[in-house]
Amino acid sequence: MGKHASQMGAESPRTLIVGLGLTGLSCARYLQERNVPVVIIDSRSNPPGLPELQEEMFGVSVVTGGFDPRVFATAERLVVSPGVSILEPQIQAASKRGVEVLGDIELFAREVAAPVVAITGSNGKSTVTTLLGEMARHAGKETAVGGNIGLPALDLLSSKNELYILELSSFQLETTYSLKPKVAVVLNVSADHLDRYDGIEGYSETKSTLYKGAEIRVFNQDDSKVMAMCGQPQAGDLFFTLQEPANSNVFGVRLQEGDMWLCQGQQALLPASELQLPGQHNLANALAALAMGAALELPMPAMLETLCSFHGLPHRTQFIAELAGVRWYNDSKATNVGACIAALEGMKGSVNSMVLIAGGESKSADFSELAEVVKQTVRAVVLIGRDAALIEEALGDAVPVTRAVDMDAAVIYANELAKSGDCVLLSPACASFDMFRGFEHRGDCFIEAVQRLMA
Ligand code: UMA
Ligand code: ADP
Repeated sequence: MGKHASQMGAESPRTLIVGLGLTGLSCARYLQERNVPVVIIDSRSNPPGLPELQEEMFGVSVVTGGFDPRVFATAERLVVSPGVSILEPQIQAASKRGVEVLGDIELFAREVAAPVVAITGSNGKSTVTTLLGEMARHAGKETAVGGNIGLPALDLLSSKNELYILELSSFQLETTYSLKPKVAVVLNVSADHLDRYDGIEGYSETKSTLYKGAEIRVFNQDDSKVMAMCGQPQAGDLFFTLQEPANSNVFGVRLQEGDMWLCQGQQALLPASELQLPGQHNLANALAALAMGAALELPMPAMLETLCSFHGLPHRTQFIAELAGVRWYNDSKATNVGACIAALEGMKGSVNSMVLIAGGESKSADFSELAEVVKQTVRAVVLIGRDAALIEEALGDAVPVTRAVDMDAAVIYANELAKSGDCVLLSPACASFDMFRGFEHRGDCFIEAVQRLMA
């Protein structure tokens, strides 16, 4: 573990934690335990971490309701939460004064003693992070799983852990400099968070920093933006693809006597039909997890057993029910266009056609690519949410579009539009905060509406 607490406190710079959500709270906990004096600031008047902070810690000063420049002026170091942009004027000004700006993952990287697996990408992060975590635990390794998935990395630190598996967002990577992952993967890159980035290039560049300093790099051969991050090949690089794998460094699929098999190079590992996860996109997630597990030298039988029993996470192409030959799927976690496209393409092979329920807060996304896929895979679209008009305009006359005022109405319309052999897929391609507390709440409302339909 790191330095002795009193020693660290004595030499540590005056630290301002920016943001008091899950991350800010974990940073405050971590620094207080090491006797580092902290001040916390949050632009919200009632930040969500405040009650817990007051319960757990005594005498920490918290400034809320705005970013007061006087508070920033006294700081020698800023620990910035991922929900706050580093382009925030007070942070930029401090940085220009030479103040160190870092995030929770940087603090974690400086402290951690066991190997770290780092997983980023636009979509599939939580699924792959959880799946690999289950594989490692099934193989008998004391494994901590967290990061952007919802458990702050600093809260995981313990000398008992033999392995850390972290889901990392581009926001976290912006303030991380010295992480040296044992294994790193950027699963895929498609447009997201364009309200925080100038364009997909800046967003993609931030994701690519994950490979810097990584011991074993895993690449998605089917994603040109990820492959562009490869640069000079490195010994030990591994790959995954939904094509036939060329050699044993590649995990892919191959048709064998009429069945699709997951393979490592020439070696057949498991028939794809054994996977519980629906859709082609999840086949890619399974192959990514296998490649990373192989990099960690996890035993193959344990990994394959986990693949056969892992049902996936709620709200990710989650099967809900079948009614009159129509299968209903909740993919509420599809908060960007790329995720929705992957879900539509992933599911199309197993159904006649689909009714898509989409819409919400668009995060400045471009929906023209979605229109192309919708035309090929979908019977009808039902739109909800603030930016429904924007999506309707992009879809043009690709397929019939119906607008619904809420989730209940959307489910009723979808039920009328779907035919036996179809599926209804809630895959919004948007954030949920215009109508719901978050993607979980949106998915739960969908499930309840479907259950009412069945009653
Ligand atoms: N905020 C303010 N003022 C502040 C601080 C925050 O208005 O001073 C607002 C921002 O609009 C922000 C929200 O509060 O969107 C939450 O920000 P936060 O930094 O306090 O968030 P945490 O509670 O610390 O949660 C963060 C991640 N959230 C974000 O990156 C927005 C969580 O990922 C993550 O699980 C958690 O740290 C633990 O690591 C969530 C997420 O939506 C699931 N991530 C994005 C994604 O997956 O697309 C990146
Ligand atoms: P993340 O943590 O990156 O948001 P999740 O595993 O929670 O990823 O999946 C979110 C959504 O992304 C799913 O609901 C699905 O629509 C889509 N998705 C999952 N895996 C992939 C993949 N490999 N490629 C593209 N989209 C995917």
